[in-house]
Amino acid sequence: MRIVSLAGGIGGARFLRGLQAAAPDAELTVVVNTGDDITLYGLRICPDLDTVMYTLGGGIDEQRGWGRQDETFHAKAELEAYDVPTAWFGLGDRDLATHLVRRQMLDAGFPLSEVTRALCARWQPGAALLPMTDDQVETYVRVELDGRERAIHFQEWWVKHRAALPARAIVAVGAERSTPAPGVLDAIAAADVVVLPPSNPVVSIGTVLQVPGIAEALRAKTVVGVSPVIGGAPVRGMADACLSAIGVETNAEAVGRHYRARSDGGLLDGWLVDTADAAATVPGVEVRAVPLLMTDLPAAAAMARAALDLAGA
Ligand code: FO1
Repeated sequence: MRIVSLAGGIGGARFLRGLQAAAPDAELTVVVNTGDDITLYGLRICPDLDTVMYTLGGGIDEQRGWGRQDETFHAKAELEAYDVPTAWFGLGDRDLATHLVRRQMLDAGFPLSEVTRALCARWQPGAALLPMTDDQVETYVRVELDGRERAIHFQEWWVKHRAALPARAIVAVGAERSTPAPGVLDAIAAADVVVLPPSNPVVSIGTVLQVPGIAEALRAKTVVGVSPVIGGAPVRGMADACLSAIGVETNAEAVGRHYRARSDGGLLDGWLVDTADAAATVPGVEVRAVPLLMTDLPAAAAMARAALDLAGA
């Protein structure tokens, strides 16, 4: 069975580990959000690609959900000692090697999709990781800071300000001019099922859907989504801060309806919600309620199995 998943950071990566456990013989392709990417110190940092790669490749720090296990932050401490303004970003010493390799390959002219393939040769994630596009797309957030309106990089909003500054708008700069990375549309066309993991519906999956051609390609497929919100609260991260920025209520029904509305109603066929949200309805979409708290791998595998069963239905 060929499965395609659109994914972002921590929640998405953890769900994908469950999906691999639930369908070990499936051929999995993950189309990963690159809107969170940031250039710092001349390095190109791709948080969602690296989180999926490390999580599926066995190198992730389980407690943080991002970055490497057994990590140290000496370089970060040194940057802080120099009062470098971007020292707030948690650049791990082991993680640094990934960014150095990526920088070297990008400078040599390799597209991000080739760089990702090379990095995955080491990590063996057991899935094909594709950036949503090889073009530069970066998410900026319009906030009020120091008494004036400014657009700051998503990472500054998310990491430095913990998404505490109300987002006036969230813009994936460059998305409208981007094209899907090589292999993305082919993988979607060949897929038996497309699964949207419980990633951030705005800045992760929402951004992938903004790459022209991707949402349209999904209309022809069976697509099942997993709600990232349980009982009116996001399971982790700060999806509520993002959802309120686009005027979507933070509940499973509203997020499901938001996805369905994408590409004028043709996106979603099935919507998996937690038992707490069993009353949710999404017009034209089959809603099923199962426990969605991804406490461990067996729980993630059970959720993934439920998503595949729903797709089969
Ligand atoms: N998240 C944080 O909350 N604090 C950090 O300092 C941080 C550093 C970081 C470094 C590399 C990386 O791949 C991810 C990192 N993240 C950090 C996570 C990242 O900001 C978000 O998880 C994604 O961008 C949202 O999906």
